[in-house]
Amino acid sequence: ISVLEIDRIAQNVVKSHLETCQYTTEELKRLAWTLYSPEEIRVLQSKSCEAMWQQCALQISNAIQYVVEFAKRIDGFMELCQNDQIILLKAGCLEVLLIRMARAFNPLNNTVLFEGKHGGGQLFKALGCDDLISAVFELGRNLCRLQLSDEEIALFTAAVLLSPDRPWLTESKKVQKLQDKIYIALQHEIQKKHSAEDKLSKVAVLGTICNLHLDKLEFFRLLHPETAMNFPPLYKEVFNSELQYSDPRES
Ligand code: 4D8
Repeated sequence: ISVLEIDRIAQNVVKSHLETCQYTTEELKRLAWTLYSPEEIRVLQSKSCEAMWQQCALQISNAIQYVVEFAKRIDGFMELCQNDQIILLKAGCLEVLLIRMARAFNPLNNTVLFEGKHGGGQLFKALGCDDLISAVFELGRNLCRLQLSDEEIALFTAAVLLSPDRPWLTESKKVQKLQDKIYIALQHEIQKKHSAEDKLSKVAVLGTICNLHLDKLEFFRLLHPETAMNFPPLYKEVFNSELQYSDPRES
């Protein structure tokens, strides 16, 4: 594999990321200190658990649509069989979302961008998922400490998306080849700054958080089946535990 090809891959992935990340780094910098007022926080906190879940599910599915668009623009992704495209998106989109969160996280005051303003973990109190929220915020802090550039986030999320070890892939060799090239491009990019192992070790915790989210959802669905039924279609398609054929690219 030539330096030229690595460069072409990096360029495609970075371009796809920048075109699909909804906020520019400049916009996010400006928003980093746009905080919820104590009054607004109180209002969010006093929402019902169902209403807050609904609101979060909506935000997540909105963000997932951008991740789906990102995947589609990565060279080679659309050439995978449809089955594998769906498997990779279903398995990887929340992980990508959580890495993308680094851009929308302010480590100086421990806040995340949610519906246009920054708020701390207490914003999500009504969800009743304190352990999930503190894990997500800890990840936010850890990711921010790495000071990932947009180039690194682009390649990192592409590599996570193109994980050849997702269950039920039919052409995992093809996925492996794509991921290998992206990892080479990522290492190339990282060499300019930090050590590679440091950054890549953060991947392990992603799986834990995603499983915690699924556990919470399953529990919530038992308590409030009507609310869960009315979650956005994309959210349901991606996270439904029922075995079914659905295609998150079409929502
Ligand atoms: O670019 O799309 O605007 C988090 C959600 C980020 C969850 C979103 C969220 C993001 C996880 C809402 C609820 C991360 C950005 C905004 C919405 C990812 C928490 C905060 C996107 C990056 C920041 C900024 C609650 C966007 C973790 C968990 C949800 C449950 C349903 C239990």
